[in-house]
Amino acid sequence: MKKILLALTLVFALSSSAFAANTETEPNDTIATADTLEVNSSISGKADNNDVDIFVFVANQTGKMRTNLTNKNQSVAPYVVLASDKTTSLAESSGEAEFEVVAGETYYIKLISFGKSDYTLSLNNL
Ligand SMILES: [Ca+2]
Ligand SMILES: [Ca+2]
Repeated sequence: MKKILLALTLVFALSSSAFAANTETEPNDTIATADTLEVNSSISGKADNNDVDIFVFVANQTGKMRTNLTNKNQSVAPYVVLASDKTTSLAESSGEAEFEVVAGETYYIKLISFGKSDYTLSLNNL
């Protein structure tokens, strides 16, 4: 009986953390409050005029990575800026962007919009 209870608890913990990891958590408008984005995963969120969404990730290998912004409102076209710090832009795009990373380094993805839009942002190794 004890084993069954433990198994049920584990399943619940796994499913609730997987759900949380796939949706942005406001506030995330600054580097200090950035949402963590796992490599080779995607996250969904909502953008707006006065809303900036910042995601942080650590490169798992040296080489090329790609971000892709989908499910967005085409008329407001949110775009992403990839940065290795607060000022250096590595790539900017309202769709797909490819950029070089170094294993173990921290990077930021800043999403900016000029209107309301749902979006899905994916991050993958190439
Ligand atoms: Ca948001
Ligand atoms: Ca935000």
